[in-house]
Amino acid sequence: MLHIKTIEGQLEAGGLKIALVVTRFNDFVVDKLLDGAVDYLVRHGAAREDLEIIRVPGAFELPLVCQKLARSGSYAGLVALGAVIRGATPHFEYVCAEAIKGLAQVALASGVPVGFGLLTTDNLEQAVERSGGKSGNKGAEAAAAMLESIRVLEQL
Ligand code: INI
Repeated sequence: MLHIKTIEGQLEAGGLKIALVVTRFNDFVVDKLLDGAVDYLVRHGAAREDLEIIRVPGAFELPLVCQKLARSGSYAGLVALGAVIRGATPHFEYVCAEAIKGLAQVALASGVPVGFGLLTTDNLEQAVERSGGKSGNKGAEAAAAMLESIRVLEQL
């Protein structure tokens, strides 16, 4: 807006060390999220040697592992990638809630941006749509949000 100081993050990933924390659960979908996130970061200037992939069993494990990575001080940002599909589990709500709450806590407590790339869908079809299908790639979107957050925080 005219005459109002505005702070915006540039989508430039050069020089940033980034950890991508990725579930093995539903890997046929999650690997597509990973492809989208890596592709986005590299196309925005990240060096492949500055990216690290850490595999965890499932969505429930994402917060604890992200917490250790965030506390290490070694990463400018993290991208958490996974998929919880309702049809596959009676405890869908619990797994989603703990993962979402935990990842938010990690970001707030550490000050390290965590891109939220955890799909929570009713069925497999919706998960496929969001991992490179007609609804885009939520892994790339999570990487973009993390990158923008890093660059905004640098200016505050
Ligand atoms: N983990 C997922 O990442 N996605 C799922 O859909 C899922 N389901 O369906 O249960 C899931 N469960 C495993 C959970 O995240 C833990 O890995 C497991 O309970 C061991 O702690």
